[in-house]
Amino acid sequence: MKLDQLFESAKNVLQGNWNGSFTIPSPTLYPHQWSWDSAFIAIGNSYSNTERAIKEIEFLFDAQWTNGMVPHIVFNDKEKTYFPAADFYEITRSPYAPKHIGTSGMTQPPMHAIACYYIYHNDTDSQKTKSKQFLRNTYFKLKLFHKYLMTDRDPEKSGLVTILHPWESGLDDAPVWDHALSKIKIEHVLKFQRLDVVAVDGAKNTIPSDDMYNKFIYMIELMKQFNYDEKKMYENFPFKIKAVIFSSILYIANKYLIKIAEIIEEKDTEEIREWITRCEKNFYKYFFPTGQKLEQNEDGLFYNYDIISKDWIQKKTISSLVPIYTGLIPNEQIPSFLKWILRWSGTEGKNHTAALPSVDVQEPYFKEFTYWRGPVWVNTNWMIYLGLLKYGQIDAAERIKQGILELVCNHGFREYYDAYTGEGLGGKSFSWTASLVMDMIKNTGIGIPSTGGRYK
Ligand code: 9WN
Repeated sequence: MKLDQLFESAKNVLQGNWNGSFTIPSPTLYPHQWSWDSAFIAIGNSYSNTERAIKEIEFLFDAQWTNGMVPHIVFNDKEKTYFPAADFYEITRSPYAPKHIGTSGMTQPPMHAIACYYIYHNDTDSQKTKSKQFLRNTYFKLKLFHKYLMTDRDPEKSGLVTILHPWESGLDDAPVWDHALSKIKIEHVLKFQRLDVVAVDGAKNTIPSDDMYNKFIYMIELMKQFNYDEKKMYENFPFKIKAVIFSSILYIANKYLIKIAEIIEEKDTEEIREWITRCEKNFYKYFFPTGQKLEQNEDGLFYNYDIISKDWIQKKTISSLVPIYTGLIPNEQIPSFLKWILRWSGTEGKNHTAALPSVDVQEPYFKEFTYWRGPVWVNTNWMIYLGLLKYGQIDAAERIKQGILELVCNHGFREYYDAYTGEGLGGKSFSWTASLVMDMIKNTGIGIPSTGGRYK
């Protein structure tokens, strides 16, 4: 398929998933608004429909909690095909929850400041009147969200974010959460019916296991018991992990927040710069197991850090590679990192394309079809693609891009893809897949994080 045709069909996916207020992630599985999906979606729409991209973000931030949290789901209460629904979350237990709309009680990675910059940058109106006003209206909401993450979710003042539920990572059933989840004992019988099984026509081996799903639901019950009180949850919650991808995205989003402040001539960015400095100071301390020598990097990968077991979660998943997107990796470490990326993209030739699976195919916990336990996802590949471009690794970046375009051309805009056969899995007409493909085709470089940082 020609690139301009592919761009048009991607645009049509976003058009088809627009419901007048926001863009649903997929018509087959996800009928509500998801937080980081909407940011990825606004990036695609910034190339073709500035107005809609603006509405997408405005609708989401209209549901922001007053403590700054941006909920991971904003519910369309007419839709009944997804569980858990708004009533299950009982957000009225929290004094900070919105009164006018149903939301979940947890958050997701802060891609939004990055998307807002795209909207401004791609606004074809030479005066950028609408997009500049949009930035003025949204800047303080974005800052309030980042402040929530840098306070309630980082009492250590490390500049890095703690998640309290695997759904907050966006990589729900990734093997990195297994050990921490195994420590959680479900104390009472859960009464609910899973609806995602129906949506994937019963293909249970492509979605999180029942055991894991029960833990997901039980942990929401626990959050409710704490009335979503962040302080009490931070002191007592049975799952607390400093998350690599979440923290990497916030580091970059803070940099884009500074860019936005410059555009709207907002002078006071001291606090944001402080968050950036903290992250630069602690990123390796928390995510790069001590004892690893840069040059001898038998491993040289990044790992999530479990605050409860005070240990790194040394499972080889895509989380270990996404930090290249931050620009915090010293140049001398890039060659060994590239070795991992080449190995990951299957130089053994078993992988269907050079796109990166969500788990190292050589690991025993790699699962060919199962959700974040092996299949290829476009958003994580897109972040690594931008990171490689940032380090001037054009060939490696191009390999991943061609791998993604090949999957989409041959298997459609799917939620994830079988790493070996390329078969499309999960949601159909998946919005962020379409959106990020539009950005890769346009190849504008807007998403390449700016330089500066500890090693640059
Ligand atoms: C739970 C919507 C979301 C994405 C997540 C993806 C999946 C939800 C689910 O779908 O999670 O939030 O029901 O499994 O893991 O990244 O935002 O596309």
